[in-house]
Amino acid sequence: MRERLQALKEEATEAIETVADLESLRELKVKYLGKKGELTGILRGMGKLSPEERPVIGSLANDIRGQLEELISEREASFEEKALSEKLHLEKIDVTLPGITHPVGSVHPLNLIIEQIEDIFVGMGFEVAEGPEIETDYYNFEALNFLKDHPARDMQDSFYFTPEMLLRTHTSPVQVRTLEAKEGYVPVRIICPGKVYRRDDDDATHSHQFTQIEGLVVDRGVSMSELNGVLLSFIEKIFGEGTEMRLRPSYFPFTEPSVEVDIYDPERGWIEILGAGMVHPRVLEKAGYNPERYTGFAFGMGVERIAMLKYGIEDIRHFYNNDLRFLRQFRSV
Ligand code: 2NL
Repeated sequence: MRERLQALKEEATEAIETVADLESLRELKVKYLGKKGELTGILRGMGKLSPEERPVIGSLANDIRGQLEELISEREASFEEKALSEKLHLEKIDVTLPGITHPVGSVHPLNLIIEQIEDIFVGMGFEVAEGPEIETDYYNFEALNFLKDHPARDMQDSFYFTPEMLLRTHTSPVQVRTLEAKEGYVPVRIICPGKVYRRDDDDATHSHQFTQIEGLVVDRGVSMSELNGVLLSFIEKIFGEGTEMRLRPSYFPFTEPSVEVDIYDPERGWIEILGAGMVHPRVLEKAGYNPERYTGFAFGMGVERIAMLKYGIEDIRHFYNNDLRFLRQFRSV
């Protein structure tokens, strides 16, 4: 019995010392020291021992149990310590690492100007209207009193999908659509911002795609002097109080009379910034408004041009290249 206990001790000690992980260690504990374990098994046979031998073997077995238990808890502690230090290592946080920054964008200068212009006109009672960029010949030209052989209608000057469908060359078709939708009711006071397309070679001052804002007022008794007042208010708000404005006679198929509007810049003199005029009676009539009863004025401006003058931008292509060095300059505007 003594030899069996000694052999068990040696076998168990060897196994416990070389065990690879905590789980296997716990299995060994059950195997050697558990209720159905080997040590218990040996002790069950003690009944066959003489009364003199019994306490000696009993005490030896208890010593062995104690030693094995101690060895097991040492190993347990060392596995736990190892596991903890691995966990700590894995969860290590380097608080000196640079943080992850989430870059904050800024409003595009064109949208910035569109918002400013919209705010100014909304302050004067206008509503903002939008419409499709792909238009029919009717809304883009015919309803606006362009003659069949007008050069803008040429395939060379506009982007056509079919002879009837094209990319709009101005936002006027949105205004015609708004007039039609209002079915002869007044007042009409709208501005229409949006992208427009013309077949141009791109350079510092031309782009085949640009942004336009047009305005339209139709009511009883709308006059040229109201146009003058609305445009002067707008110009003073966007370019500063006291900015001088002048009107020059011009021509558009859809207005009569038509004017070109200039502002005075101390460094460059008179600069053209928009076109305007009294809505042509034929345009009112086609859209369902009796030109004997109602009159209207309209105007149109290139947003890029306004932004270029306001911020001193010398090349229209800056608006489309998305160079962050350009765009970031408008962060605080
Ligand atoms: C320019 C000139 C203009 C209009 C646009 C318009 C619209 C309707 C009726 C009459 Cl529905 N006119 N729009 C009027 C005058 C000038 O734009 O130089 N744009 C960049």
